[in-house]
Amino acid sequence: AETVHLKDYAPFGYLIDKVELVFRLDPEATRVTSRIAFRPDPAAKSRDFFLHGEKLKLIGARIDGQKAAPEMVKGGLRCTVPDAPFLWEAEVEIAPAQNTALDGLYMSNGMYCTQCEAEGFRKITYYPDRPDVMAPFSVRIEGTQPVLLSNGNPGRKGEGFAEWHDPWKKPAYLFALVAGDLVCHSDSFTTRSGRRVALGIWVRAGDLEKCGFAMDALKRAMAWDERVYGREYDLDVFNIVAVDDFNMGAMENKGLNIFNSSAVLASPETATDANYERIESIIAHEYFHNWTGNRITCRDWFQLCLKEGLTVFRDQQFSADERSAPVQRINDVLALRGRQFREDNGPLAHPVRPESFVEINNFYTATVYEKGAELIGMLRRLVGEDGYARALDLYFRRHDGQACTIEDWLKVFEDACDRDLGQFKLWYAQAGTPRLGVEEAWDGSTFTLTLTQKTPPTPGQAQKAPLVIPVATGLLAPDGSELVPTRILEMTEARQSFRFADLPVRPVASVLRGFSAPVILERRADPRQLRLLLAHDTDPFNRWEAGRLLARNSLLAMLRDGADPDAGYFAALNDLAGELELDPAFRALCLALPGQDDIAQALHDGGTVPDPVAIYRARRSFAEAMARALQPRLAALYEYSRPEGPYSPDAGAAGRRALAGAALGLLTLVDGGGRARRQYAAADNMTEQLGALSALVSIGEAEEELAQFYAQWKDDRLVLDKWFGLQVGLAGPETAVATARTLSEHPDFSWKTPNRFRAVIGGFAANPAGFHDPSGAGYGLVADWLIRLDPVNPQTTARMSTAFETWRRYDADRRAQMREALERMLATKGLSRDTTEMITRMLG
Ligand code: BAL
Ligand code: ZN
Repeated sequence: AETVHLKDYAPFGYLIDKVELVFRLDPEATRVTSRIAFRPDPAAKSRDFFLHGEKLKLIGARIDGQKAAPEMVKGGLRCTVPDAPFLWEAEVEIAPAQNTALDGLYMSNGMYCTQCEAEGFRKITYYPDRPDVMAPFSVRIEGTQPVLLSNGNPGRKGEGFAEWHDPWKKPAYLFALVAGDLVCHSDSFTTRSGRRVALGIWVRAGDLEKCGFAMDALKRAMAWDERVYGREYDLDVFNIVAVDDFNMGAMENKGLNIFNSSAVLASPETATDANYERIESIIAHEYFHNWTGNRITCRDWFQLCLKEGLTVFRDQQFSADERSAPVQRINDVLALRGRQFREDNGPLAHPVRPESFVEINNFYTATVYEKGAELIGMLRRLVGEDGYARALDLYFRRHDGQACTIEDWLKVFEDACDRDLGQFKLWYAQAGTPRLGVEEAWDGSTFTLTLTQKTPPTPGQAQKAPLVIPVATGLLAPDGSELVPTRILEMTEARQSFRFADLPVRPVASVLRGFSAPVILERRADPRQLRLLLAHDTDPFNRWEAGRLLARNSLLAMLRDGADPDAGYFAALNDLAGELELDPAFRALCLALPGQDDIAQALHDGGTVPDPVAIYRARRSFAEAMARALQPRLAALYEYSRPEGPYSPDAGAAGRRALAGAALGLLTLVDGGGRARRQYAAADNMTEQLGALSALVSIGEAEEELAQFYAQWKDDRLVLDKWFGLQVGLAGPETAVATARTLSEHPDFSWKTPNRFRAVIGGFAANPAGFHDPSGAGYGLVADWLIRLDPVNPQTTARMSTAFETWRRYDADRRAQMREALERMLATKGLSRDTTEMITRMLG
């Protein structure tokens, strides 16, 4: 397969004034006719008229009404065209019912839908399928379905047809079409300039009652983008469609977002607080793309972080404003460390702006998205809130309607803030997670912090240059009062000292407050200082972080030296958990243990080979010790935190349930499961039902409840995903492989549906104690299923193959077994380009 390089970018030779598409829908033989008005681009050198096209049957093509004779080439066609404006017309036939890859035009439960990002439009018709070719689209859909939708504003509509016109020029990846028997949850939003926008969420009839929250989130997102970024919506309608078969969370097609139903549908009985939160953030994310992604798009796919990093940053800001900012920050960092650090410290490490790819779908990664968002956060910290606002205003003014690069993005900051960002740009080019070292010195009145930075080598990048790192730092006095409030130490060199003079006492430093840069802080932790920070830091992130470090260090000591769990930590945590004025959601986060993979990575970083089964056991005995040490506190939290009255998904109520749930999870480890069983029986919402069930599954005492749950929910696919996922995800080392095997033979394991496959196979692969079973059976099971899924759905297969990305961390036996599984997959005849690229890089 061919590698595409950023350095080879060249603009297309033609501009498009207008695209007209007609779809005659048929599951096996949909006809698509296109009329495209091209003209030579005076600014471009190339006159290579190459149109992408894959899996298309060309019926005929004409240029200015004359039959054309295109040359069919790999990946598309070429044609001789006039050196003047011309009309290209083509008719193709496609078979949506045969499209199991869910890329292009496909069918889900009898409904037609599309996914065109990144390169799916070329499976719909011949077209310059690249984001820098933008055009206004008019679409006519002919079909018997009651609902026919496309991008833009509605046009004429009649028996068996509907027309749509999108006045905003867009790249083909934002094209969308939906046709099906759908019902609409309608509402409206009036923009700040007084335009009324019709809002619609389109779902299957049985799901109509589950759209209210998504609609509410949409309206809040629209208002927020006006208020915070000055961005108004720009069409008469905004539609969202829920589909069950979808490779991603959702897609920001212009005026017609298509969503995985798991990211839209919610009711108190079927969705957890975490589901509500995810829906709110994805709805906002896709909506925010209307400006950051659609009005201003990417020049090429190497610039993916231009829209994704920024839009993730914006959705995180939104969630922080709508909910609790500290809790949001902690959750964002947990996700970053869990997925992006893992990626950045393994064979799949790549820069936020990659320089080459084989299959672009493999680069919708945590690095592009989550680290991309961290870079925006750092920029904002470096230039300040006002500078950031000026830069963004300039970005929208200067680049509206364009397809842009990271250079364009940084230039608006340089121009608006009068600052050279040459060194900052390295963050986009250099892969790997920097290690930040901290040395402290005290001379009786001056405290000196010496910071060092070092980024380990990553594939293809042996040498790393120093980065600009904003290190937010504050100083506490030994009595816990704040001596020096947060200031940004701007690090630009490999080693740099920062002085704090005229201090009355030797301070305790709170470094990297708010997690001000995506780095790994390497600092010898003095437990007394950490306990002080846990009790008193004014920065909530670092307060939480201090507790996390104490827990982690104690777990590492248990694993490395057979130490007992840290009783001092439990005492400090007990005090914090009882601080009534402290946000319950924050306290719930403080009660959570570091994840198994987190501990494996920490052991590996410290030069110890991790044993996932030992980690599982140590973590369990740590949790049991914690439950015993905090028992009275936990019992009180469980009793008194739960909100009264009917279920509401708001952040306050969710936080109280989270705290009660954390207490229940711990108490269940030592109380025989009585509380959880009672909660399960009484629960009137999914958060509490599933929380109780999880607690019981964790102690292996859930047989009856699992059967009851299945009987209650077997007809609700989203809830059934939870039933599957919970069992494979929480099973202990003795039962995990057998559980996964049994469930993968369950009649409801409809493995071609990505959500179900992710729940069962993905859920199991994310259970380290099962996946890393010493027999190698866990690796074998996942590899077998990936081999089976690959020809059906390469994108989902390739993504899930990352379960193996940490293979080099483990002992010789496990390494050999994982390598064997990877090689077996790679040797599969006809393995997709997607999965081949991923495995090749992992073995690399
Ligand atoms: N653009 C792909 C889905 C998303 O990031 O919103
Ligand atoms: Zn996005």
